[in-house]
Amino acid sequence: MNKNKRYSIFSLARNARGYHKNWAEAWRSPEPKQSYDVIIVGGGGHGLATAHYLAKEHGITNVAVIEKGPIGLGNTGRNTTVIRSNYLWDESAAIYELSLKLYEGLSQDLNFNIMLSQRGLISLAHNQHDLREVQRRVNAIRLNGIDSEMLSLAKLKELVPILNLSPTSRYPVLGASIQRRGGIARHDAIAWGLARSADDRGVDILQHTEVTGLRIQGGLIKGVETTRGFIAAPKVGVAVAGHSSVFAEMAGFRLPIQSHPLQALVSEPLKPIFNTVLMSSTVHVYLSQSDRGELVMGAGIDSYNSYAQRGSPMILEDILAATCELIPIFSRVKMMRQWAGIVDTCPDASPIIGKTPISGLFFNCGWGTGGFKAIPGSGFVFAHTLAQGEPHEFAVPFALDRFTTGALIDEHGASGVAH
Ligand code: FAD
Ligand code: PYC
Repeated sequence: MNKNKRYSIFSLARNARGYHKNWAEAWRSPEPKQSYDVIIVGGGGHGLATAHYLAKEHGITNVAVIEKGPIGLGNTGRNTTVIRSNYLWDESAAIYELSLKLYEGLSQDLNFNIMLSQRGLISLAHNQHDLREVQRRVNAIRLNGIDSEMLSLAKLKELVPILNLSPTSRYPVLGASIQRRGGIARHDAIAWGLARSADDRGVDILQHTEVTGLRIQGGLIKGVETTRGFIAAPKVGVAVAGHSSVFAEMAGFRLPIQSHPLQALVSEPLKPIFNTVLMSSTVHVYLSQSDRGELVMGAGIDSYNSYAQRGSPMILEDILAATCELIPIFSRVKMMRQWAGIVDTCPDASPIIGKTPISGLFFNCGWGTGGFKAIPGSGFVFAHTLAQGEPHEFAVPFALDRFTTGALIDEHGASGVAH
């Protein structure tokens, strides 16, 4: 046997301890250039998708993605991976459905398995008001050509036999809707696949490089100050989620954004028992079972502002109480770990995409508790916005000026996660 191909127990152990010496890197670790055509701040899904589409759709490859840590370890690697496009308003439907369609082809596009599992997303109704609201949303969603349907209790029982449908429970389930194309995907695979694709096309991914300031002269962006020195660019796109207000302050304006912890937790692995994504905004929990068998659970934000990636025990208690109420057999399952990310919430629960008061400086933020599903769509429209210097048509309604014109896009009800 070729000596180099022989994998001894010792080499496996060495690799398991993190040496990985002879493995090809999926993306380079280049030295920063002095200048780029476009700098993207933030190596989460949104920043990486923007770089991917800048290179792929617009041929703009002299691009740096600047990330203060390793890529994908912000909210992109901390979220519960729910993907869907069942939003109420036309403006949201356009961008979230674009995103879902891009997700449906993303494994092929990136040649990287993102493990998209379109197992259906069910939203429960627990009272007459819920039922009317769910029905109204199904109608609105279908009018936009997006799949959505009501589920009878019998159908619900068939799809989720372990769901508590007792009429005597505290908040009895009266009905539900389903988006069958909704589901989950593997979050870190999305960051890695996008990074590899952008890097292949020539984008520099600068990890462990913190942006500490924005250089602005005469109202124009000139570049960014970083822990590895000044890097020049005529266009800078900021996609830093929970740190968006910090960057707005650097640029001298304010954003209507609040940063909050959002928690999630996973259980010990179980055999496959639960093959859908379930959401209840009344008892307030959402849950799915990952391909590793863990139950993945979450609910609303912690109510206080914070930049620390941790939350308080009360939310966890609520999540678990709601889980046991909906699926009593889960009361015997042990929880394995818990974490939080910092989400950037807007007053209307919709994102901000586009220009800022500084020429050449663009922001993509405010995705709050729901931006994982938006990664490819947001990257696609933000890449267009950066390439053209003008917002993509789907980004126009999400401009910052809606907070002065009053043309808000209120998607609180669609989020399924209170904030
Ligand atoms: P991030 O992934 O946070 O990336 C921003 C990056 O900017 C970070 O990597 C950060 O290190 C970097 N950065 C910050 N400051 C600097 C600096 N000074 N210099 C350089 N880099 C900097 N959405 C859904 O659609 N479905 C869900 O099921 C879902 N569940 C969620 C569950 C939890 C617990 C959380 C926290 C979020 C959830 N979300 C969900 C929301 C979703 O995760 C986010 O909206 C999305 O990941 C945001 O992606 P991003 O690329 O904008 O941000
Ligand atoms: O936006 O669908 C969503 C979501 C689920 C969990 C957190 N956000």
